[in-house]
Formats: sequence, structure tokens, C-alpha cells
Amino acid sequence: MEMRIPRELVKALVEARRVAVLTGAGVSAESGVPTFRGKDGLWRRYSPQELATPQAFARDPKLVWEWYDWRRGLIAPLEPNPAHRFIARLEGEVPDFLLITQNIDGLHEKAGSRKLVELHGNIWKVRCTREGTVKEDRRVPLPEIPPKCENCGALLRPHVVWFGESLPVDALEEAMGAAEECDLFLVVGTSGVVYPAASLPQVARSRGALVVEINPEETPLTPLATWSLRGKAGEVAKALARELGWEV
Ligand code: BV8
Repeated sequence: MEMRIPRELVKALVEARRVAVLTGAGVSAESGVPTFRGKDGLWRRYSPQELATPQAFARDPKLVWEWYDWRRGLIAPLEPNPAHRFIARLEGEVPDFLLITQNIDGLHEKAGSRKLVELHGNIWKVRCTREGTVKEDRRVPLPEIPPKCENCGALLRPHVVWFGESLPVDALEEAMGAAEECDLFLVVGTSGVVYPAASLPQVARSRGALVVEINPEETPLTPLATWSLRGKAGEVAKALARELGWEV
């Protein structure tokens, strides 16, 4: 399906000096990662709002780790899609850039993004519940569930932000700063429901930035958007890249 891109949007992209991008599960949907709210989404089989919480982990660390081990197994073979690659290319094209992702799948980094904050952590990192040490752990499947710290034997937890937990202060500060300073804010593949991530486009808009939303559906953020492109992230990314003469 040929996506029509407004001429003024292409011009704004070419002229942008400071760009911030916020992504959600929708940017990884075409890579095969289930979204939270989609018809085959994670929220259907499980209730992340119940499982992705410190209370659930305290009550049943084995169940929570089975869910994360299943997701890790699902995500491990998946590749970035044109949307991830477009965002990685955009990073090198503008003087001032920050990608802010709610996703924990690591696909932005796999696509080459480096100026990136992971607001909600990373599924490939584990943290000792006693020592607080963070390590990368890409074993799929995990040899034992729940995994234990090899140093002190305490339970390991996923190094992600659960509901009711505060976001990493430095990541949130960097994200807020980018939202305040940018002249163009792209919002890609998020339902705009989870806070404080969902407040970032509002901050950008209040500071006079142009806001571009890319989403097949309307969201609570749509009214904020200067342009809301009703399409899949990968498709729109290919159409934008064509306009800019980029390969993605
Ligand atoms: C905090 C990591 C406070 C774990 C995640 C009542 C009102 C307002 C707020 C609250 C409230 N009650 C509680 C809160 C706060 C809560 C919150 O916002 N709850 C919501 C549900 C109401 N927030 C928190 O708890 C946060 N912490 O507030 O701390 C605090 C303060 C001081 C001291 C202590 C505490 C922490 C939130 C982080 C939770 N962790 N993930 C894991 O993943 O396992 S959240 C997780 O869900 C994701 O990271 C993401 O943020 C969210 C899912 O949203 P999306 O990414 O947008 O995905 P979704 O499926 O919803 O939508 C997909 C979109 O893509 C759709 O729009 C769809 O149309 C689109 N799409 C589909 N296909 C495509 C596409 N788009 C483009 N292309 C496609 N092909």
C-alpha cells in the first residue's frame, strides 16, 4: 500500500535540527514481537499489569520468570524491521537526536541506534535482587527458573521497570530534556497509555515542537500530532525513506 507523505512533513524532517523519537511495542510488531494491546498481544494470554509488578515477582518469581523466559525465546531470533532502521539512519542525519524507547526487546540497538534511552529497561539484562548488580544474560532458554546470582545465590530479576516502579532517573531526565528541547518529536507505535512515557509528546508539543505520530490506529496522543500517519511503522518508514532517498 503506497503511503502518501505530506510535502510539509518531508520538509520538516529535512530541516529538523533537534529530533526526539518515542517508540512503543508497535515499532517492533512487524519484526514479530507481540504488542501488549494487540489482538494476539501479551495482554491477551497474560495480564502484564498483574505479572509485570514487584508484587507478582515476590509472590511467584517462577511464574514471572517463565513469562520473561518465553518472551526472551520469542524475541531472540527476531530482526529489526525498516522502522528500526529508519530511526537508526535518522540519528546520523540530524545534529541533535535522542531515541526514547519503552521497548525492552533490544531491537533498536540491533538496528544500529546508539543515542538511545531505554525507559523501561532491557529484557537481555538481569539484576541481582540482593547486590543490585546488573549483567547481560542472553541464555535462551534459561538453564534454571528462577535464575540465581552466581555470586551470592540470591534471586535474579529481569532488569526492567515494572508497574509501580520508578523509571531510571537518568534515563527519564535525558528523555524529558530531549522532549523539551526538540523541534521535531516522532511518536511511533505506542498506545500512549503508560506514564510517564506518554507525557513526553505532551511536553514536546507544549514547547512548540512539531509532533508526528505513526500508528495504524488513533491514540490519546493523536490530537497532539501535527501529522498523524495512519499506517504501520515499517510501511511508513519505507515511504519516508523513499522521499528522503534513503535505503532502509
Ligand atoms: C510509575 C516493561 C510511579 C516491563 C512496562 C493510573 C493513571 C495513570 C498512571 C497510572 C495509573 N495507575 C498506575 C499508573 C502508573 C503506571 C501506568 O502508567 N499505568 C497505566 C497502565 C495506566 N506507570 C507505572 O507504573 C510506571 N511507573 O509511574 O512509577 C512511581 C513514582 C514514584 C515512586 C514509585 C513509583 C512504570 C511503567 C513501566 C511499566 N513497564 N514495560 C515489560 O515489558 O515486561 S510498560 C509496557 O507497556 C511497555 O514498556 C509500554 O510502556 C507499555 C505498552 O505500551 P505500548 O508500547 O504503547 O504498546 P501497546 O501494545 O499498548 O500499543 C501498541 C501500539 O502500537 C498500539 O497503539 C497499536 O495501534 C500500535 N501498532 C500495532 N502495530 C503497529 C503499531 N504501530 C506501528 N506499526 C505497527 N505495525
